Amino acid sequence: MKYHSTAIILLAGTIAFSWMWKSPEKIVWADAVETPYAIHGKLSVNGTDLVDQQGNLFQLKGVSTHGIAWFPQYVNEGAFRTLRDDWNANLVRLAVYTDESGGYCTDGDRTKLEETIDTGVKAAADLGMYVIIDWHVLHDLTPLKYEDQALDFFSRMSEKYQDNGRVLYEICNEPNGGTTWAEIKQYAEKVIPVIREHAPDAVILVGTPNWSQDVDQAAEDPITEGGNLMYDLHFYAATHKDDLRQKLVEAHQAGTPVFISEFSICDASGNGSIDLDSAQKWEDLIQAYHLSYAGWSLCNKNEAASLLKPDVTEANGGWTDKDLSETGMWLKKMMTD
Ligand code: IDC
Repeated sequence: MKYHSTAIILLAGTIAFSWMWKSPEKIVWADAVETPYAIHGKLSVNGTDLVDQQGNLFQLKGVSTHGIAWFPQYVNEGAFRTLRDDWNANLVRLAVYTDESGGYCTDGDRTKLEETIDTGVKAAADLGMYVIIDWHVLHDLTPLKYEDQALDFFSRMSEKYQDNGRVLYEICNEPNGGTTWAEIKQYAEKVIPVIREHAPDAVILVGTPNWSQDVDQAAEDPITEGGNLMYDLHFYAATHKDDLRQKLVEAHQAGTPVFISEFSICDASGNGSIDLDSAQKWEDLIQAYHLSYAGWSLCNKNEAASLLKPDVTEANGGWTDKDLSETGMWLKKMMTD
């Protein structure tokens, strides 16, 4: 009898051990501890606000990658961990350029781009961080140009990540070149239902005309179907000042949920000089309205918006303040203050 129970215990132990060994993600999943996602869970939109699963006001804050076709090396768990633990970030935005050389809809390697997205989503999930999959419309001017590809992309992404409550979908970064809000709406009203088939309540971000500045147009004529929608406002503090801040104020007062999914403190080229005075005014507004934001961009490219200094080649995190550019230091301070 004694031998029987010992054998049973040994057998049970062996089975449990081999299960743990084969499925480490089931037992060391970081959501089991106090990560942003473990605490706040699935997000939703309530009026102008992003709220957490308890219905409390919640602010996503973090960084955007540069184009993941060109800087895939920063999409890894070490980098994201440093952002979470040292910068107090709970968000990473994965920028998938659609046009341009290396873009998803031009000559880019789609398999590799989707693998990089997957690496980023998994790293964020392991760390209990939120992650935006950003369809980075820019030189294509209008999201209608690659609408078919967008429908296919978002259908597959939302199916793949349907059980992952940390994923937000940004369906067009910055329509420009005269693209109207009516055209963006037409596009959004096709893409949103496709995402909703698999992710009925994920937060979806919609770009606005004029490089995601004209939130006033979205405020006047919001998208009514789909729920949990927010509208992008992007700024570069040395270029965009009181006029754009006023648009934000008015859109907010009109009840429009605004998300700052990209910004920097230099000029709109991503380079040039930094305007600390304008940056401070933007920060004050962001904090006053509890807006969510992602700073452009996590890389060491030799331009003012890059968060790392050009000579810093480490891509797996562990950066100290001396590795950060002036923009990087500013953003880190904003997030940790
Ligand atoms: C810029 C990058 C730059 C890259 C360029 C490609 O910083 O290295 O060569 O894109 O076109 C945006 C865009 C964002 C831009 C950024 C700075 O969303 O893609 O990145 N910016 O110009 N909107 C306003 C500014």
